[in-house]
Amino acid sequence: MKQIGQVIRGHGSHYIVKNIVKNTEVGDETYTCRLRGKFRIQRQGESNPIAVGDLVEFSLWRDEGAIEKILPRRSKLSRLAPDQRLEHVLVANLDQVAMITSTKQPKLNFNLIDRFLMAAEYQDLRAAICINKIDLKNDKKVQTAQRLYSELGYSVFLTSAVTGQGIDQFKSYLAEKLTVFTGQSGVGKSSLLNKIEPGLGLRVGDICRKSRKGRHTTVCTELLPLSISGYAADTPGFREFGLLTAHPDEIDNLLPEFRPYLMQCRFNDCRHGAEPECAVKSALLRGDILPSRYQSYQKIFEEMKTKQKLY
Ligand SMILES: Nc1nc2c(ncn2[C@@H]2O[C@H](COP(=O)(O)OP(=O)(O)OP(=O)(O)O)[C@@H](O)[C@H]2O)c(=O)[nH]1
Ligand SMILES: [Zn+2]
Repeated sequence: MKQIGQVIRGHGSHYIVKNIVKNTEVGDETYTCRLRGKFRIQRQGESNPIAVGDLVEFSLWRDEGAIEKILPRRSKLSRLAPDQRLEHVLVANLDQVAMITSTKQPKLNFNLIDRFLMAAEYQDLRAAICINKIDLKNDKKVQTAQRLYSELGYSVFLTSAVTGQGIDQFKSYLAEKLTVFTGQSGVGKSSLLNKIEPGLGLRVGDICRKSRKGRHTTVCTELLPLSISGYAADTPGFREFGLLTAHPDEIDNLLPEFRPYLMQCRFNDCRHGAEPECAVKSALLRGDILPSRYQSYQKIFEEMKTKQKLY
C-alpha cells in the first residue's frame, strides 16, 4: 500500500518517515524507509537525493518501507557541498528561518544579522530575528535593532529563556510551521528551544552537537516535532548558512531597502562605492538607508569579490 510521508531524519541510506494522514495532518506512525535504487542517481546539481522535510510516497512490506517517489518541493534551504560545485539541500519544504541572537554574551552583531537576512532573501525564505537574553540588557542598541529590522519587514522577537519574556509571541510564530534555526554559539538556542518545548533543546544538543564535531556534519539534521504543531530544525552550523552561488554584483538586491534605488544609479553596474551619482549613496546620506546596512553590504561585497578571485 502506498502512503505519503515526510522525512524527519536521515541516516546514510535509510530515512525515518512520518506518515501523513489525509495529506494534511502528520500522523504518529514513523517508518524506517530505504531508497529505491533509482534515487541513488543524483538530481542534477544536487549532492543528496533526499533531504529532511521532503514529502515522499512510500510503500510498506512488513515493517520495511521503500521510498518510491519524491514529491515536488515547495521550498528548500541549501548550502554548497564541500567541493563548491554541487548544491546540498539541508531542509526541504520549510516555511521560514529564524536567527537567534543575544543582547550580550555574545553581543548583538548587526553584520551577522544582515548576512543571515541576505541569505534568506537569496533563498527566498521568510525570516525572523529573535533577540534573546533580554533579561541581561535592553539598551538603545537592542531597541534600534528591533525597530530597524521590523521596519524592513522582518519579524523581530525579544525573548528571555530565563524569565520567559516574549516566549509566547515567539511560540505563536513557530506554530504550525517548519522553522529552521540558526545562530552563533552561546546565544541560547538550546535554552530557548527547551523553554518552548521542554526536553526538545536537550535532544538538539545530544544528537546534533556530538556529530557536528565529527566529519558527518549534515547527517544529523533532523525535524523536531513541536507540541504546538510544526517542526523545528537545527542547522548543522552557522557558517553553512551562506549565499551559495550568488554573484557579488547581485547582492545589492538582497537588501529590500536598496531595491527602489538600484535602477536610479547613473551606471547600471554601479557597486555603490566611489561611483558618481549613486542613488544608494544619496539615500544613505539622506538617512533613508542606515549606515550599518550599507556597511554590511560593502563588507559582504568585498569578501565575495576576494573569494571570487580565489577560484
Ligand atoms: N541571562 C540569560 N542567559 C541565557 C538565556 N538563554 C541562554 N542563556 C545562557 O547562555 C548560555 C548559552 O546557552 P545555550 O542554550 O547553551 O546556547 P546555544 O545557542 O545552544 O549554544 P551552543 O550550544 O554553543 O550552540 C547558557 O549559560 C545559558 O544558561 C537568557 O535568555 N538569559
Ligand atoms: Zn549606486
